[in-house]
Amino acid sequence: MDFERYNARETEPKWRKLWDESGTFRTANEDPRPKYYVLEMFPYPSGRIHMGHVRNYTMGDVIARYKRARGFNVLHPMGWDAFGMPAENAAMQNHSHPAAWTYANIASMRGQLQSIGLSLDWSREIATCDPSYYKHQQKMFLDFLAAGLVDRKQSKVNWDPVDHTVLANEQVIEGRGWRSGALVEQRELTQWFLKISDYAEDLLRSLDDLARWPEKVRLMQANWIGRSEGLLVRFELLPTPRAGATEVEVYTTRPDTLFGAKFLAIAPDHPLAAECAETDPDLAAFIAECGHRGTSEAAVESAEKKGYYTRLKVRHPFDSNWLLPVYVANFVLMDYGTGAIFGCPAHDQRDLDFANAYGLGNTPVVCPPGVDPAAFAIAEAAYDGDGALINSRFLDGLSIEAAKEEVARRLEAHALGNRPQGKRQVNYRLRDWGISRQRYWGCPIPIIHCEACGAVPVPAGDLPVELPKDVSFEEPGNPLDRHPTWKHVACPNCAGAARRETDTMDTFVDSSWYFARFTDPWNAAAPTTAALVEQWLPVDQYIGGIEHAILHLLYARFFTRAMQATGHVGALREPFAGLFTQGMVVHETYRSGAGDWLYPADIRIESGPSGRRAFLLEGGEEAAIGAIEKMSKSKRNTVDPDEIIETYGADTARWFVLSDSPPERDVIWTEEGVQGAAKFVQRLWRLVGELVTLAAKLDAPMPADLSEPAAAIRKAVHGALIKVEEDIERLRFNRAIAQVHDLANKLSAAVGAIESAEVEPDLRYAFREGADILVLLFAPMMPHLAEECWARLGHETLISQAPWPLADRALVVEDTIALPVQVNGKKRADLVIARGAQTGAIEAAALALDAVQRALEGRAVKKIIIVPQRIVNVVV
Ligand code: ANZ
Ligand code: ZN
Repeated sequence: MDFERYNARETEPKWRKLWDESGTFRTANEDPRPKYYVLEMFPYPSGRIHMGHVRNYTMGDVIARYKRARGFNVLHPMGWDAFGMPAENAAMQNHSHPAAWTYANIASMRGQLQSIGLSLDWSREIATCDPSYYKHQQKMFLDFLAAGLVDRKQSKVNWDPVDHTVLANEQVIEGRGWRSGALVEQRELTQWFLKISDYAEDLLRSLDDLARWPEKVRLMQANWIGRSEGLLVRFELLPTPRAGATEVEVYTTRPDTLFGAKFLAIAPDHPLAAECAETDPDLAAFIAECGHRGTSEAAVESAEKKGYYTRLKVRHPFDSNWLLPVYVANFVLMDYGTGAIFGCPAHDQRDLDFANAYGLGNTPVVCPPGVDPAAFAIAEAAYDGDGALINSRFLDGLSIEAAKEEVARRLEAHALGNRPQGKRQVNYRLRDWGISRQRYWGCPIPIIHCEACGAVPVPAGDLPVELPKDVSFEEPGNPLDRHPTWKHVACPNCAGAARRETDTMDTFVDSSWYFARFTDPWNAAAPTTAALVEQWLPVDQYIGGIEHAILHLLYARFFTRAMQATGHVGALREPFAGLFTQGMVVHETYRSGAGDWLYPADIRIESGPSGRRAFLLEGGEEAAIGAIEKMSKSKRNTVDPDEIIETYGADTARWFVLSDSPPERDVIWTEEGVQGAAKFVQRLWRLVGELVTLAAKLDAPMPADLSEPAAAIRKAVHGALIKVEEDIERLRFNRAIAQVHDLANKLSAAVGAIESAEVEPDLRYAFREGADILVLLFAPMMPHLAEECWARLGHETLISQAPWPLADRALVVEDTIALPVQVNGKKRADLVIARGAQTGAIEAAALALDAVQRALEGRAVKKIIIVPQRIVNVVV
């Protein structure tokens, strides 16, 4: 027997080379077999892959290999989400060019991904920073523009007054620019928007059709779209010399609480606020102060509630003697609803915090069920639950729903000026998608600005608008803007002097259609070939991190609709039929006595009676073991995939990241765990070696009669096959792995039970079949080892191209038995029943069969004869 060790380091590259040279994973669009499209979210080329990538891409690879074996024409491509800020930051630091940095990273990461043994069709590789990709994106932008799906409007940006640059929300830290530390200002810039809000209702409703998406993600998207039904209410302003306006319109989803109103509040950038500020320098200062914070919603939410009393008052819609003060408040957003609210402190926490700060009091108007209205009071916590209306005149006693309806009905019927005072309205939180970025490393927006003609699309024949290569990052701001020549062009319309748009597109645009481009990346004339998009899409299984649950997936869903409207995707509506969000790879953290984070690679773990202790490899100093956390550079609790693959081989890494926990949960990376996986690789290799010596020849037929041990082996093998199939279909990779362990144990035991050198043909057959199936079962997870074992078993084809074995299900249901049932000697039915069933149970079950009842024709049963394990005869 051949007990030499399996050498992953030598074996793995050999098979990868063979796969590569023989084009094993190349996918032909013309292939007539049914399609299966499996896609993992493509990586940002940051420089190196991390264990999270290994886990994500291994999951996709298992599915791809399994589906290929099941006879599908599998599309499993890879590319690079290659535009973005880190490249510019690196360029600033290293005085290099973002393109050089990005392409170097792509080259090294491609090598890393290849070393994992992923069954990818590399001939379809795309990089979004490549003009051959973004050219088409520019074309689609122009198509969207022509179709009315693009808007140009003013929008706020975070402006760093020291660096003279626009900041992304993530670059605003506690109201200050991340590099300059300067107080951020909000500036209005004219920017490009994609009209995703046109599709708000469709994007929301269609979530119901995404049956193979996690419920959680659908919910997150629904919340993000944020549909609400409410009422627009116009409040009459008391005449004052301070303002020309005569009314303020608010949007409310709680018109039932109108009798609990204590104030009105308008956004700092509401026109009425500006009007008042003209004669009120303190208000002007307050408004300016509100501008010193990020534009992000989080920034708004977390800020302390502050307001400024304008000295304006409005009349309550149901009581002209009831006046409410009007505040400018920092928690009211201009771009939602009408930019103005009425505040009901008793039933809204923000309103309550505000009212408590400014001494405005509160009146509860909804009383919880079972609570005495007289005793119900609100102090620090607003009540937003269900109940009946109180303190609300004609609404008293109504439910919230009924009260909302009543208020809407009355205000719609009541006129203020010559219009109804109230109007029902559906609102969405979803805003149009601002795609303008004042950065270099992105897809240029293909527009030319002309004094005479306005914003003129770049003619399609002039695409791509390529980024200039000679740029410097020595100064802050957008290098496209500073470039001496790039932006100066002739107007395509009037040939007059004009200038290019210097903004580039948000990188989320790049990732909103790459999955469609993969279906025909060779098309130089158009972004897609619609027929091929229809052939391949939707993606059958999309896999990625939960962090993309909202933006990326929503943008991609919108983009698909916009591409449909402009003829780029045929009839496709939803891009991803199945979605899976995988858990993270986490690791213990270690700290030195001085408090510095330490790499796991520099640590030795000792397990003793007092538990696990960590020591520095060098010097032996004891290190503190800290919490298990997501692998991150900042805490140094990372393991380098390259090192793991170098030490143990890719198969071990693949096996381990899939093995210990369900794929949607985090997996804890431990040295012990990896070693366990590595040991199992050797075990499989030894077992296959033993099976080779016992197994029948490749094409030996199955003997007619099988002995008990041979039958038992077959049962175990087919049982495992059926379970692994189910587990992979349901993405329960950890359970599939447990099945392989189990089968390996059973086969080892069967091998161990062999006593004489003379092995009967039926056992030889069972070992042959068992060995082949065992290897086929772990092939999706450990493809290199599987190829080597497959060859060792005498196969001359690649296991990567071998069909999935056909399970013999009859072997597995052997706990039940089929008994023919006769009535007066004539067979009427088969009874499937537990093999060990008692006489009484068999009699009752036989009589209960429809066919038997029919044959009895109502006659009384005289007796029932049962020949055990053979036949049942009912005599009448
Ligand atoms: C009165 C009221 C009473 C409200 C109450 C809530 C609770 P959704 O569901 O997200 O649509 N609102 C409206 N426009 C706003 C803006 N521009 N900035 C900040 N807040 C705004 O939320 C609608 C509710 O959010 C509205 O209903 C309004 O406050 C507030 F017990 O009106 B409500
Ligand atoms: Zn012009």
